Amino acid sequence: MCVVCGCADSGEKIHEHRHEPAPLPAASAPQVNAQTGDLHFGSGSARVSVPGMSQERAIRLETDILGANNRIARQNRLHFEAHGVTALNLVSSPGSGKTTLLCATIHALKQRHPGLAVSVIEGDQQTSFDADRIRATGAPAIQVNTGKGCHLDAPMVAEAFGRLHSHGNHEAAHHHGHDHSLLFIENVGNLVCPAAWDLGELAKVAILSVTEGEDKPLKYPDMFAAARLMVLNKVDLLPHLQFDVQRCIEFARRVNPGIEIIQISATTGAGMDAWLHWLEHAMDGQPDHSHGHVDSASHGTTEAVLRQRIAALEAELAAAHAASAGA
Ligand SMILES: Nc1nc2c(ncn2[C@@H]2O[C@H](COP(=O)(O)OP(=O)(O)OP(=O)(O)O)[C@@H](O)[C@H]2O)c(=O)[nH]1
Ligand SMILES: [Zn+2]
Ligand SMILES: [Zn+2]
Ligand SMILES: [Zn+2]
Repeated sequence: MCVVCGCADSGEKIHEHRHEPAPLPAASAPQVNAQTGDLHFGSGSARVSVPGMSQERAIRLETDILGANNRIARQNRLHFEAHGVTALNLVSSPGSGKTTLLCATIHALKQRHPGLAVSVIEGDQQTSFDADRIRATGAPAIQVNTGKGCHLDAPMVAEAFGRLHSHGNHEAAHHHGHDHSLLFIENVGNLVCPAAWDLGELAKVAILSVTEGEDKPLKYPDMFAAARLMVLNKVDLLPHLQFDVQRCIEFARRVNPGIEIIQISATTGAGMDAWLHWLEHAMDGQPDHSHGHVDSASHGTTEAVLRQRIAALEAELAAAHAASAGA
């Protein structure tokens, strides 16, 4: 969560002129593993430790900030709908291949759906390199630099979308059922914070490249829990790596039993058909497709998946109740 990164400015100034280190509020004390001495600073009700801030304050701050963001995200969602825009939020660590995949996708869609409008909002802390790469394909793109910010938020996307699309007549803009377009939002490379921020997208797509290691879904669970699809990229490099694909898939499913998984190489084009097929479903408004031909091994039996999902949600609900009771 982002209050940690300083991207959530509380407006409160913490008194800095101290002569001794201030004791941490009790709620932020870590959980200590008695055997190993390992420390867990995210075991409190806020699931995060912020120096000088109580768990209750951290929860309230995050709720306020995300609440304000989510209001704009809802407006974005309605706005995308009014324009027949399918918006996807691509999230990953830096360098997983998001822009490479987008460039390859734009080229492939030109062949497959010549009339389809595709545009891109590119989030990075600095530079317009990625937007330049997208514009070189002929697709319109707007770069959004966040400076010190570690994620895109809904107002940034609203501003960029306002500049990408013409907004003459919303009524006429859509409702014919045939003027759909795709909007890719490439988030800032960061496997943590973008998970919490709704931009108004139809779905988050997590890109994981095989060079990052198969344990990432377990180490950064929020991102894989928030994503509807995991694209496992750079599979062309598998012969050179020790990366267990099945283990990675199992880890992703442990965090998010319903997640779909597509293996791809953005540079060789392997797996591209499955990805394009998923995008076509997304444009039909049904990114969760259960007919099993994207990656049949990935679907499992629907009932088992649903049971796991229900169990996970019940556990989450119980934890939330416990947290609010303790707050
Ligand atoms: N071998 C291989 N390399 C890839 C593949 N996809 C991307 N790359 C390489 O990975 C590097 C990073 O790719 P980018 O597309 O810039 O990654 P990104 O996720 O957009 O990076 P940021 O926006 O900086 O987070 C580049 O050197 C790409 O050529 C792939 O499928 N296979
Ligand atoms: Zn952050
Ligand atoms: Zn990029
Ligand atoms: Zn509009």
